[in-house]
Amino acid sequence: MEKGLKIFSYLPNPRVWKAEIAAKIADIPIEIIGDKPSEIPNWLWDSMPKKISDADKKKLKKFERIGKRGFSTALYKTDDFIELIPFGTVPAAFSPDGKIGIFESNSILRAIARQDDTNNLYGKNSFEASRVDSFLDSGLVFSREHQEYLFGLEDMNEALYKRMKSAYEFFLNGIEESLNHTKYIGFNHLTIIDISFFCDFSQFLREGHYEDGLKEKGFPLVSENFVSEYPKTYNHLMKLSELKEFSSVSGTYLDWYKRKLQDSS
Ligand SMILES: N[C@@H](CCC(=O)N[C@@H](CS)C(=O)NCC(=O)O)C(=O)O
Repeated sequence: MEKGLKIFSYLPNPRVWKAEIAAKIADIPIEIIGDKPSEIPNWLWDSMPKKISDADKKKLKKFERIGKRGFSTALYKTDDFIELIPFGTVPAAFSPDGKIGIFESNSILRAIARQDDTNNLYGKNSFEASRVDSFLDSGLVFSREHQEYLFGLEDMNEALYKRMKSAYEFFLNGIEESLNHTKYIGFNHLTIIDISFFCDFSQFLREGHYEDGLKEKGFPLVSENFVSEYPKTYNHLMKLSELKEFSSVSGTYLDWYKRKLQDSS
């Protein structure tokens, strides 16, 4: 079977980094196709994605669908795209022959790890793989909560904030506890748990860009005391951010956060 994966998404997107980092570690070829979020309505969402003009859009009217999660404008998703990616989300990945659709960034990440025979990114046996899945499932619950929270940052309310705070505490307590026992999350070697955690948590930290607006409404940052309350998790995040396979993909995304911590210390 041919190795590799094609991924379509808006870019940059920490959810896409997951597969990118794993592909770097495992040396699996991946093709990433996409554009900045504001341009993604001008793309045909398909296993062969392409940029479309206003004239194309008139011809493609039958594929017009209003965004449901994160996008509120018209998006052009082909029937083939919806057959392969039934929830209609990006990142959307496709097997090299374009016949199999893979969605949910953690599953796209797993699709890379399953093609790796040397790095044990998905654990060393089926039980370890299931333990990896346990962490990835918990991570998805956290990231779904933070997705809604980030969508609501400009108009925060008590209920949304409380949900986020409780999801954050529950998730980070588990990660911190696990780091009391092992060098990486859940294991003594790097797995896709660390990759998924790094990407999702970096995205969640974007709440920091809205600190002033949140404060005005009486909400401190959920991650305000991250460093003192979850020191092992914080150190782990920083350690991962320095690995070349991570830093070469995430670029300067976390630099503002590191600067903010320096300024406040
Ligand atoms: N949990 C999913 C989240 C994917 C998701 O919700 N993507 C949104 C953009 S943030 C999307 O594609 N929305 C399409 C729409 O609005 O129709 C993952 O990790 O891949």
